[in-house]
Amino acid sequence: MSMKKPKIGIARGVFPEVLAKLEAHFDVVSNQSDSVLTKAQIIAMLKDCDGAFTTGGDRIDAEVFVACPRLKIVANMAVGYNNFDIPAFNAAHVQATNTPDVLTETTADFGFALMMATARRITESEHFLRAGKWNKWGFDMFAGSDIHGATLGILGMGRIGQGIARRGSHGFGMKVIYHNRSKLDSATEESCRASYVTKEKLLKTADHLVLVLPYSPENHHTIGAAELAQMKPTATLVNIARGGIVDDAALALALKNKTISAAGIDVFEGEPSVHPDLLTVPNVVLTPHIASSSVPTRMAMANLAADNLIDFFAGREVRTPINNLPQRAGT
Ligand code: 8YV
Repeated sequence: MSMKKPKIGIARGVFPEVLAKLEAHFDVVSNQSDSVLTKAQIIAMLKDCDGAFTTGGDRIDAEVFVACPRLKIVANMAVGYNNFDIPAFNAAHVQATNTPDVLTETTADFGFALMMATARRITESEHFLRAGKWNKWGFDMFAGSDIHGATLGILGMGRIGQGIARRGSHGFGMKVIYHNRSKLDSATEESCRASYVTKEKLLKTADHLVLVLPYSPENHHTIGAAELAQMKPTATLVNIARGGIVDDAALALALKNKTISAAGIDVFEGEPSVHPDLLTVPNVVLTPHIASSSVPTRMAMANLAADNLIDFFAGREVRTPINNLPQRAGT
């Protein structure tokens, strides 16, 4: 048996501790300049690699597998994997892994924080203060909407959606309703104190609507002009799911026209570009895709992606597979 270490490519910057751990196991090529690699640059990097460490922005598909025939595993440092063409992974017999669970609570915290910042107009009022415009108290100054006692609607009731539901019902006395591809079992509904409703009822009833569903082409523009028009004019919308689930142009118009009162958006169509109209409406809180970004959680995500690579090449089962393939390490 050859003692040669497997070779892996790391597409983006990563914690030095995690890089050192990977270097102990692998021959590593990495992009620690953290520039965003084009598809051609990713292919050039992975050409003779056995494995890869990617983040949500790196598209991995059949084109990559044809050009990089040694690839056996790609570990995504993200729970979402819409950057992976899974049928192409299966056809090329490449293992795909993601980083579920380790980011659930941190991302739910952020979803809740973004909802609160949106409802209570926190960033809008801070901009006002920083601009030196605060010269007197006002009876309705930045008056927003309440969280406690309000109806929280959740679209996409997976692990993160459930975390947001628990925060709302247990912590803030919110009435929680949700819509999901499938209704949860009653024990889970009970633990979240959440009730299943149709999408239409969700849109019409929620005071605060939070989107936490995975992106797929079928979910493209799940929230567009027609859906926004069904919401209450006092309602807020939060998107921590994926860009493309909301029609950003329609949202900007709805915010401008006060079809809904406010929005909090962490993910964008075509990010890191942001629709210019979203940048000019005041009633939206905008953050740069940071819902999972606490130091411990980003570290846990990076370590889990690294451990998937290490376990795979050691011939062990990967910890968090996306697809189920016969293990091919060492073949
Ligand atoms: C990542 C995310 O930060 O996990 C996900 O699906 O969206 C974020 O936690 C992003 O995808 C970068 O990998």
